[in-house]
Amino acid sequence: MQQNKFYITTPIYYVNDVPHIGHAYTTIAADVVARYKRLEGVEVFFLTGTDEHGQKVQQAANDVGVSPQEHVDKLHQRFKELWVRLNISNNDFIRTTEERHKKLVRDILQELHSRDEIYRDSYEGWYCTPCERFWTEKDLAEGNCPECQRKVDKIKEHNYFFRMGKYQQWLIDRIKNDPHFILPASRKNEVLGFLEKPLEDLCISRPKSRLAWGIPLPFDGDYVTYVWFDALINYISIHGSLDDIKASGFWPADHNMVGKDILTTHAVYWSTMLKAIGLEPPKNIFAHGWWTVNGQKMSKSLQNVVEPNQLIDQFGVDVIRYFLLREVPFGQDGDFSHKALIGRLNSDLANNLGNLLNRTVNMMEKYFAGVVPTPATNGPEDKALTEKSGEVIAEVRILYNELAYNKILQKIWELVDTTNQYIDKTGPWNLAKTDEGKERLKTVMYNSAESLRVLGVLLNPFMPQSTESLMKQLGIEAPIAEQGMKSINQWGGLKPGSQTQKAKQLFPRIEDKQAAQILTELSSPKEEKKDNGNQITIDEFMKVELRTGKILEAEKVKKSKKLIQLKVDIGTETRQVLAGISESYEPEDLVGRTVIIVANLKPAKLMGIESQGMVLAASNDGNIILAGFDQEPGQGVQVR
Ligand code: ME8
Repeated sequence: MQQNKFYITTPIYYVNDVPHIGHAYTTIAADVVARYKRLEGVEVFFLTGTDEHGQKVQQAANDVGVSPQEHVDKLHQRFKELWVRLNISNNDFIRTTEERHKKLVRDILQELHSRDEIYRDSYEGWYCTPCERFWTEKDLAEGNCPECQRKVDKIKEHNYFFRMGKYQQWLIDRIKNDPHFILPASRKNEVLGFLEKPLEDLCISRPKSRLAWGIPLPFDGDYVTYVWFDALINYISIHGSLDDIKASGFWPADHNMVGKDILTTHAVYWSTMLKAIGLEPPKNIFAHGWWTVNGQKMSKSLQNVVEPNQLIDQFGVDVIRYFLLREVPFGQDGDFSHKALIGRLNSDLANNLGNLLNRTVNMMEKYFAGVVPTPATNGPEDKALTEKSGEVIAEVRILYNELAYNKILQKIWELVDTTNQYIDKTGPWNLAKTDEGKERLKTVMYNSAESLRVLGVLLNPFMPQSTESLMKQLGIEAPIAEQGMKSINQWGGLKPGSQTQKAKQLFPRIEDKQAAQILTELSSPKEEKKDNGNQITIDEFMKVELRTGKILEAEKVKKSKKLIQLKVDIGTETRQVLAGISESYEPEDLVGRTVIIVANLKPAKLMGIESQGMVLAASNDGNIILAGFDQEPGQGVQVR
């Protein structure tokens, strides 16, 4: 029996990151399955969102002189906007700073604490601030954090712990007994390898004195929740209370889809948390592989981050969606190159699929004035084509269970190729020459168009925009979502008499000269500037009023580790400005210094104090250096 509810999630991405093709990859992959299931008539819930608490957010907000909440309210939009551009059909977008999420986190903490699943203990260990993780002595890599290689601090403090260790054997059995639970199989073995060592309890709190930006523990206000314990709960907080979740029919999730980097947190932390809460683990955690760019890890410092907005502008959204899922088997690592993308666009999309559509619609116009004819005959070639279509549909349905996107697309392309060959073999241009041939031509043209209709439905989850346009060209107005997979269960759904409509090519070929130009542009240093859809015009820049100012007074803001309150003379007036620089500067060293102020920034309150501007500074791994001048420019002078 067909399951009638389906729940799929992506990781919730760190709100600080600029979204790149890695984030787009997971989200597109989840979107394709969600769209496919909807076409099968299943009720789908597809969730994505942003992870908004923790040290890095607090630090970044401080650096720009705004509150963490203001910071995340602004930054999460970049993900939302990209998902709209990429035609992501998520049903909801969860942010961990929303009350609906925080409430469930608090309820779960309270419940686990009251059941002694969470306990207080003293702890001594090495702490990596950027990664927000504790390490034991033996975990360290030459004295540094084994994950980011940065320096760690020895910390001794009281904290709260979740009794994760006691679920070790249960988890091992669960993984071994359910081959579908963790996929691909190679990743499952990695998790089992990890579980060969004793599983320790999980520290789920951070003292507020060190990190304030988190969900306070309901049973001890001096602590906030560890960001991973908070974040993982997003997958269920969307459905309400624990009772609501059980009643929703959307738990356990069908797929928690993640990248391989965060498999352990999901397979181990998340599964044991759910066990303690009394919920089933997800039916499947799928950890896909990692994209590199020309063999290198994507990173801002290497200036090689592939920015999806730029790709969409250049190639169109469906080309990106197709390429990412066709190029690399889901689960394996892949290397991104613009050249490979252009290659796929030209061969698979322009030459094979695009050409099939063009020639079919052109011949339909030429021989039948664009009116789809009634098929008249049924020969062996026709039978072979319809059988191929049936076989492809059946196999695609099976391959979705394995999330084998590249195989699904390969299979669908078998139908593209078979249809092109069908046209070549039957030769409509010859059939049109004789009366007998013209009868046969009706069937050939009908079948070619019908095959394209089947392709339109099958490809819709991958290329939602182009397939709607393909359908319109065939004279079908109803959206594919309404037609569903059931519309291709039988051959012959295309109505004779439909009026085809010639339109511009779906996937124009990129000729060699143009390709060379695109590649040069994309690989030149300009890329970084064009990058992330963030360019501004000179007029926009000029809106920012930068002025020199002399610091008259400076004092630390009580209860804040970072903020210093300044009085700054900007020539025309004295401004009160808060700056997150106290870890790098003493107040007395600041008085008399000339700084650069953003003078037309809307005033904002930080810790109850109004800040009437912002001081410019460089921030390098938490080390703040104020921007200044090599000669004294005087107060209130414009900076450009
Ligand atoms: O880890 N190749 O968020 P994150 C493939 N907030 N996928 C990539 C990728 C790449 N180069 N780079 C990123 C977090 N991804 C946590 C998750 S969930 C409760 C909390 C994708 O912003 C991939 O899905 O670092 C990876 O797992 C995820 O982005 C990490 O996103």
